[in-house]
Amino acid sequence: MSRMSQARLPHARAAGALLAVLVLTSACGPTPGKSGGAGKSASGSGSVTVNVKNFAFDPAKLTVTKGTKVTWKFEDSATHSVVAGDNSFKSKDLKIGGTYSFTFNTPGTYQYICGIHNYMTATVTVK
Ligand SMILES: [Cu+2]
Repeated sequence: MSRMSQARLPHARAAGALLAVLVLTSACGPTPGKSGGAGKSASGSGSVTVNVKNFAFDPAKLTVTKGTKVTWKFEDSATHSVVAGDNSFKSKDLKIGGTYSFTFNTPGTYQYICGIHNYMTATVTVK
């Protein structure tokens, strides 16, 4: 019995040490200018890519200038699609390796979903 608890102790300590390292690392905080837009929203012009992965659009909130071509890159093993709420753009069902592009020429806010998983929602705002 006591052998078991002794065997567990070093493991628990190692996990605690690892946690401390992780906390220390994140305590350093984000480096300004190095973020690269890994958050939930992004903006851009010319040509912008939205990744479709893990049953989500990334970025889910995208702001572009008019005339921007947005390309959705399908990187999920599951099949997804891009369907605008107002049907102004619509892809076919695509899976990993597939791409779909649409050029936004009219300012406005475009909500879209995955035609297969309607809980996958995102927006493109065109300025
Ligand atoms: Cu989907």
